[in-house]
Amino acid sequence: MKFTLHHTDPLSKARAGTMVTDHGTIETPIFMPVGTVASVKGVHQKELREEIKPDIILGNTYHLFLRPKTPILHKAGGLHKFMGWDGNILTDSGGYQVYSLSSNRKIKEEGVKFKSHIDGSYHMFTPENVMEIQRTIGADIIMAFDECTPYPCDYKYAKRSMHMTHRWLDRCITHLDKTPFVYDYSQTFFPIVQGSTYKDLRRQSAEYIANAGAEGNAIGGLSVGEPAEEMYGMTEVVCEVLPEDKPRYLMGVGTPINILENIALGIDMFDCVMPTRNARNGMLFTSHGTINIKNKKWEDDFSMLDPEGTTFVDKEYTKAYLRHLFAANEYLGKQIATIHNLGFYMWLVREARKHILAGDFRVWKDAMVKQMDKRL
Ligand code: PRF
Repeated sequence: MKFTLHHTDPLSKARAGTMVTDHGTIETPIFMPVGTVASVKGVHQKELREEIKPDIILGNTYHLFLRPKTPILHKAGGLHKFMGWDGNILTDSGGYQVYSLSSNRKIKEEGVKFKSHIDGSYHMFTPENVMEIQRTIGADIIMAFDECTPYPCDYKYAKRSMHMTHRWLDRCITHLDKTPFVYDYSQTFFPIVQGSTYKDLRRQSAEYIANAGAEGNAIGGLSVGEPAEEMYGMTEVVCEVLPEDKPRYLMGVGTPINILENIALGIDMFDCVMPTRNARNGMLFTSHGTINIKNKKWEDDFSMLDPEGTTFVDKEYTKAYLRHLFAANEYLGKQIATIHNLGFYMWLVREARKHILAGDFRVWKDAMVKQMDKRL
C-alpha cells in the first residue's frame, strides 16, 4: 500500500491524501460503508458501484467467521469474489464485535473465548487465528486483534487491557510474518491504539503502535458512549504521536459532525453503521440537519427528499412518498433511505477533501457543523 499526503489544511490538522492498493485508489479523508456480513445492508453492489461509489467498504471478521464461515470464503476465492465487489475492502478483526455481540466471553492472555450470537456455539479468537482468518477472507486492509474497553473504564483496567492489546499486537505481527497471502494481491496490516479516556495511556499506546512501523494506524476504544469532547481530546493526543506520513483510521465514528471534527484533528479514515442503521429507522442525514421521515409533518410534503443530494433517490422521490413507505413498512423505504444516507456521507467526506485541497477547510467545517446540528 502506498500513501501519499497531498495537502494539510493551514488552520487545522486536516489532511488530503491517496492510498493505493492492488484494488485501486482510496482518496482520503474517506468514509467506509459497513458491509458486516458481505453485504452493505439494503444496497445492491450495482448501486454501490454506480451511485455511492465508495473507494473502500468494511467487512467484519467476527461475522464472516461465523457465517458463511472461512472455508466457504476460501472456496469462493476470497471476499471480493464471493460478494462481487472489486473495490477495496477492510476487515475489522473482531476485537470489537466479540465484546459487543457475543455472550459468555472470557478474555485471557491467550485470547477470547466466546459464544456465537447466531447458534450459541463456542469459539476462541487469538491474535494468531484472527490473522489467519483475515488472510483467508482476503481484505486489502486487515486489523490487529485488540480489546476495545467499555466506557466508563477504570484506570487500572484500561492500563492492563492496553498492555495486553500491545502484547497481542506483537503476536499478530509475528504470526502474520509467517502467514503468506492467500490470493494474488497483497494485504496491509493496521495496529490499533487503545487506552480508554486517559491521555497518558493514549499517548503511551500511540507510541507503542507507531513503533510497530505499520503502513497505517487505527484508533479504537472511542465512540463507545463518552461525550464527543472527550473523544476529540483523545484523537488530538493520539494524532500528535502517530506518524504524519501514514493514514490514521478512527474506528466506528460517527455522526457527520463527529467526522468533520475528527478530520480537523488529522483523521483520514472512518467507518460507522450510523448512515445505514439509522436509515432503516427512518432517520435521514442532510447538510441542513437530520430528518425523521416517520414524522407526521412530512405526510403531505411533496418536496424532493434532498434537493442538494447527490444520488438518484434524492431527486426522484418525495418526502411524503418515503414517509408513506415507512408507514407501510415497505422494504423499498429502507433501501431509499440507505442510499440517501450513504450518498450523503460520501458527499461529506469528498467535500471535506475538496476544501482541504482548496485551503479553506476550517471555515467550511465550522459553517457545516453549525448547519448540520439541527432536527428538521
Ligand atoms: N476495536 C476494533 N474495532 C472497532 C473498535 C475498536 O476499539 C471500535 C471502537 N469504536 C469500533 N470498531 N477492533
